[in-house]
Amino acid sequence: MAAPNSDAGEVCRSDFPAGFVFGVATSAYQVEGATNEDGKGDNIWDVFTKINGYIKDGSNADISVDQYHRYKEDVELIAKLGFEAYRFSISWSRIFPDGLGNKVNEKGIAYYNHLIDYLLKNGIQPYVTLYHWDLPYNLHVSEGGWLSEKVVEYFALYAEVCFARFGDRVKHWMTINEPLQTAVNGYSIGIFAPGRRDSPYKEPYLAAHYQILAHAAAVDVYRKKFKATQGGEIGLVVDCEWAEAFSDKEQDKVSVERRLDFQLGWFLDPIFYGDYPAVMRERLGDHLPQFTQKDKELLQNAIDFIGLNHYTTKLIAHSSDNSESPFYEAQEMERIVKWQGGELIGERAASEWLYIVPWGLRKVLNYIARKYKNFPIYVTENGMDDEENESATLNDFLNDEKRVRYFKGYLGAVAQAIRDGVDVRGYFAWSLLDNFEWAQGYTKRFGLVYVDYKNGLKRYPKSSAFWFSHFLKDKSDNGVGQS
Ligand code: PNW
Repeated sequence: MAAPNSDAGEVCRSDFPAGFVFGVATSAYQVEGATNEDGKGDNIWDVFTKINGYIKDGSNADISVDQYHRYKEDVELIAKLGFEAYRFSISWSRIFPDGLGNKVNEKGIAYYNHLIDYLLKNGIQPYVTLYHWDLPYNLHVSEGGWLSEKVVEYFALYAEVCFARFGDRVKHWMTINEPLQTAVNGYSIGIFAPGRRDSPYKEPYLAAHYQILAHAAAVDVYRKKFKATQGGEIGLVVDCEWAEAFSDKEQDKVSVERRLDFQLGWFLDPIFYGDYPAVMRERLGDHLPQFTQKDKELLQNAIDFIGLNHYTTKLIAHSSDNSESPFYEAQEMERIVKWQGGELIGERAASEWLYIVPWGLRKVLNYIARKYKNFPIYVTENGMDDEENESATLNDFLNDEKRVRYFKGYLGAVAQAIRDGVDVRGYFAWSLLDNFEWAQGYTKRFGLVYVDYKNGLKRYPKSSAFWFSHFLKDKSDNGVGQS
């Protein structure tokens, strides 16, 4: 099978409809630093990073790129580059240090108030994620974290405080970032906090279950208490690699469907259709929790938009002996990066999982539109990384032509999906800055802006940042935003 034609021509701003929003994204633990300041409690990553062997370069995010103290500089940078929106996350343990919702930490509230106010002052809309993987550590150890149904209530309590204190200015909320990665990497493979792997057939499905219910509980609070007065919208952020059939064989095509159900259907089907995909029930049996009638009522249509994080595409073939992990075993498929002829599916970025395949984004957007009622979608993350390299010069990093090609290709794919009729409302590049890349520490650089970790964390926009800036400011034949 040949690679689908990906030639989109040169993408420009006028390929996107009026009101389409362009932003950059980060998450609290990855950029803030100040992990021990102003009353913040520990979260599971604060603890996990200190355990030997989990983080590739032995690092942590105690300082990271110090956005906590440099948010003004970063906001000014976003504005200067011409982005209209900033997707960031709130650190739960800054608001409730022990996660239990006993006492609001006012200093944590103050930080996000300052950040939000400064964004708005600079003409940038805040798009706020409530949970990007940094569960309060105490909630994990004392209550069982994502494995306990109590977490649903604690999350709703935390969400309520955020809506009450920030919702006069925040109109776009995202509850949980990539519940799939938390479930699989945190509770099955164990490479992400909290590093659990002893019950890989059971725990990931429990952790997913309570994340889904926590999402629904937060949406319920928003709709009942805040939506009428604040008028915002609230979504869930899922991640999905596109799955392309390795061959025309029926078995491979069926394994593609299964793969997509195990990534997207797992989280979206309960909300749109009231239960997990049938194929998951069939393969996981009792390991997959049941939704009660009350859960189902709460879940029904508990979403205003779908946030999609998308980076790459894999070829999928049927395989009954995938021993990679129990999670993949249940899916009876393997992920392949070369076509049958031996050609790579796309150029590789630094991360071993990240191949550059722009047409995959067009396909996944079309798939979501078809399967989920042509619901509004925001691409909430998309980007690629370079390998940290001590012998490379600053200029080597700043001339990131590969990243420019990546963005041109993927933005072209979004524009095509919009022409196909998909309701895409916005696009966020990952990431504003090089930052703490989870288990990879600082060995991978995803930023549009380079951060010099050795010299005062100075920021240097890369070519891709300038490319974006040019792209965003070019409204020549757009009609949008012209005076
Ligand atoms: C995202 N995959 O996670 C996260 O939301 C970010 O915090 C992170 O920095 C970024 O991707 C880059 O890794 C993903 O393998 C990581 O398909 C890996 C995958 C998907 C999402």
